[in-house]
Amino acid sequence: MNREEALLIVKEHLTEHRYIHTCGVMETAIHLAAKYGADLKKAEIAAIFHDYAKFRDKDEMKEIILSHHLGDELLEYNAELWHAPVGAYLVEKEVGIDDEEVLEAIRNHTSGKRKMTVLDKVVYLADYIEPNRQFPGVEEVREMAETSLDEALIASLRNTMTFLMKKNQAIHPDTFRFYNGLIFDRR
Ligand code: DGI
Ligand code: FE
Ligand code: FE
Ligand code: FE
Repeated sequence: MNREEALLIVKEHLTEHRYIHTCGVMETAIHLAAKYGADLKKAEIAAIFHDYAKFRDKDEMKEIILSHHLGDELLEYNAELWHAPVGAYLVEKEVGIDDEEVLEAIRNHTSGKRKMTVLDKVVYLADYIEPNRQFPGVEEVREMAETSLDEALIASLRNTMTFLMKKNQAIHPDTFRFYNGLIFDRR
């Protein structure tokens, strides 16, 4: 599937704002993939489809998570997390994408997990720093992304976890595992 076909498919499932975000993630993911050695084509496709399920009905997502065992504990946590594993499931089922590395990058793009591949990390970080994102601290992470993938991820996770804690929200254990793993792997 080429870029134009993929964008045409995903556009139907997104708002205008989310489509613009998706294009930003696509450009940024390709840039990071080239810089850090991930497959450019896989980064492009994973980025295009990463928010495919963002606007699905919550009950539909809940039903998919339960019936396909996408991680039942997920339902206890913020519903913001659900569109990532549900997206991976639906992109395979509805769009026919069967590349496990691409699906895995979509699956992990919100919570993260312990062992993230370079492709997973590239999509995760691109989602955070794409040019249309504006929140406190993002510029610093953008700059770090030019020199170290892992250091930029540590900074983005620090921001996200602090943001969630300030709102008295739970943090998914996979987010802690991702963060802890990056700290352990630091040389
Ligand atoms: O779908 P996007 O808005 O592009 O971005 P995303 O899929 O990375 O979702 C990020 C949102 O999820 C962000 O506002 C924080 C929220 N969130 C809620 N619980 C958690 C969480 N993010 C992480 N990493 N871990 C959580 O436990
Ligand atoms: Fe998302
Ligand atoms: Fe994200
Ligand atoms: Fe996104």
